Formats: sequence, C-alpha cells, structure tokens
Amino acid sequence: MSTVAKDPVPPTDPGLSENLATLESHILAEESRYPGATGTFTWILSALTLSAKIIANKIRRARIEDVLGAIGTVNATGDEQQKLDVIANETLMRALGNRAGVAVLASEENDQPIILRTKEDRPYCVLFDPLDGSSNLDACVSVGTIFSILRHDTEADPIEKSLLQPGVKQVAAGYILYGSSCVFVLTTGHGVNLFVLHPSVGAFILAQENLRIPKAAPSYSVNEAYRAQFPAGYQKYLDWVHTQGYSSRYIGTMVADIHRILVQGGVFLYPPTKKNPSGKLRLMYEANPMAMIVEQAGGKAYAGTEPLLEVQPEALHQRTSVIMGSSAEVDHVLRHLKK
Ligand code: FDP
Repeated sequence: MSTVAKDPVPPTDPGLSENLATLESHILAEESRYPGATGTFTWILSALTLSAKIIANKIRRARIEDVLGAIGTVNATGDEQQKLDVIANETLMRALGNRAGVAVLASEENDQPIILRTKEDRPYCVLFDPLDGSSNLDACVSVGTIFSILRHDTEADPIEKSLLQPGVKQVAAGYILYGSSCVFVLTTGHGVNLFVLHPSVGAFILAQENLRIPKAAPSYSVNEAYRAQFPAGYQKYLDWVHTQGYSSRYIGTMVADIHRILVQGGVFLYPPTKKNPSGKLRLMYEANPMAMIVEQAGGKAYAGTEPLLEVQPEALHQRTSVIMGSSAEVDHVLRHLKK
C-alpha cells in the first residue's frame, strides 16, 4: 500500500514574531494613542536606534579597524577612555544633536552638558553612557549603551539644573546590549519591550513585549574581590548566600549583568567600597535608567536602603551604590542591610 505524502508544513522563521514590528513602528503605534502627540519623541528614539546600529557595526569591526585600546585620556568621572568610548560618544552626539526635540544632552564622556536650545518647543533632555563596560572591549566581552530621557524643565536656571531630576521623573529609559546579538531594551513607563537587531535588514524587530523579570532566582552578581571593603550588611548577605546554594555570575559590564538578571532573575550589587565610598556607578545615566527598566519589569532597585529612583541628584556625574533585580532577591539583601 502506498502512503500519501502530506503537504509539507512551511518552517516557521524563528526570527519573525507573528506581528512583525520595528521599534519605530511600535513607538508610532503607541504614540497614536495619545491625542496631541507630535512625534518628537519618536524622532529622538530614531536617533538612538541609528546610533546603536552604527556603534554595533563599529564594535564588530573594531579589531580589524584597529579601534580597540585606550587613548590615554580620562573622562569626566576619571575613567580611562577607550577609542570606542569616544567614537560611540561622537555618534550619539551627532545623531541626537540635530533632533528638534532635544534641549540638553549629557554624556559620561563630557564634563559639561551640551545645551542645544532653551525654548519650550524642545521638550526633552537626553543623558547617556555611550559605552558601558568599555574596559572589557579588548577581551571581546559584551558592552552596552545606556540612556535616560527626562522632560526639559524650562524654568531651570541655569539650564543645566534641568537635568537634576530624580529617576522617578524619567519619561523613558533604555539600553542597547552589544552581545551575541544586539538587543534594544526600552521602557516608556508602560512595561518593558525588547527588540533585536536583524543584522541583514538593519532594523530592530520587536521580539518580546512586556518583559517580566522572574520574582526570584538563586543567583547574585557582584565583584566579590572587594568584599572586605563592603559595609558589614553586604558581607553578612554574602555569608548568607554561601549557605543557600546560590550561584555567582559577574561579567563586569553592568548592562550585560543586569540584562541577564532581567531574563533569568537574580540580583546585581555594586556596594560602596573604600575606593568608591558612594559606590562606583553613575546615578543619572547608568543606575537610574537601569532601575526604571528593572522596576517596569516588576523588579526592585535600591541605593543602600533608599529606593534608587527617589534619590535627588546633586551633580550630573554623581555616583551611587546599586542593588537591583528580582524583588525577592533584593529583599534578601535589604534584610541583611537593615539588621
Ligand atoms: P566600565 O568601568 O568598564 O565602564 O560603569 C562602570 C563599569 O564598567 C560597569 O559596567 C561594571 O559593572 C563596573 O564598572 C565594573 O567595575 P569593577 O571592575 O570595579 O567590578
């Protein structure tokens, strides 16, 4: 008896979700829900996606084009600048600098913010760390770009003060992780969406909507080499996790460590140390945007025992300690800090 061959089922392309959307089309669709929206915000995001594609491309070719290594200068916060830090910074400045909606730009790589215009028709300030984890570049480890978008305060005098708003005031925040794939994670205050760069098409495609961080996962991420310098509560927490069967993961690029935690759960810590008594990470363009994303995904973020997003900044480049991740894991740390 002969068997009748069934029609072959066409294979599903794992790169394509059912409703194909790019980051820009997704934002435009969201914007259409708000009457009176002008599209200004979408243009700012398009400058960020353009920068991300250029930076991703440059990173991929860095060794061939000899743009790895330090350039012998230090940035506004005293870190040694890598060639790619400067390239990424210039790319973002050039892309964002001609967007009509931006009043003030601020970068980790520049001492002073760049004032573009003070008029009310420029509603936003954009702050960024062009290349987080850049000391890892020579070793081909993942790096990232982090950004925070604030509403411009036209009353601020001098205008730089418009930037000094606590993280709760952010209207949007996100990061681009240049890893085994290039992902763009974005929140506009209504959950977190994840887009992946399709390398041949050159577009960020929506891959996951409303990303939620696992509530708990026995994993912690900290540079444990500094343990003896940490305040006692953090040391007690580390003693505790060692008895609980936790695993430890530390990439040394905050964006990559927090991205892993967003997807798999756990907690990221950068406590105060003797060298950095207020913590190492920069509040306004590293900790605040990552905290907004983690909280929008259902996690928690603290600076010591204070909710991170409530910290009132006093200076653009101010540092902070950081505890962020799955809510139950952050609670375990806080419990030990409060003992
Ligand atoms: P980098 O200096 O390479 O830019 O933001 C600073 C940062 O990296 C974070 O990405 C990273 O988590 C941290 O510093 C690593 O610091 P340690 O080497 O002190 O652990």
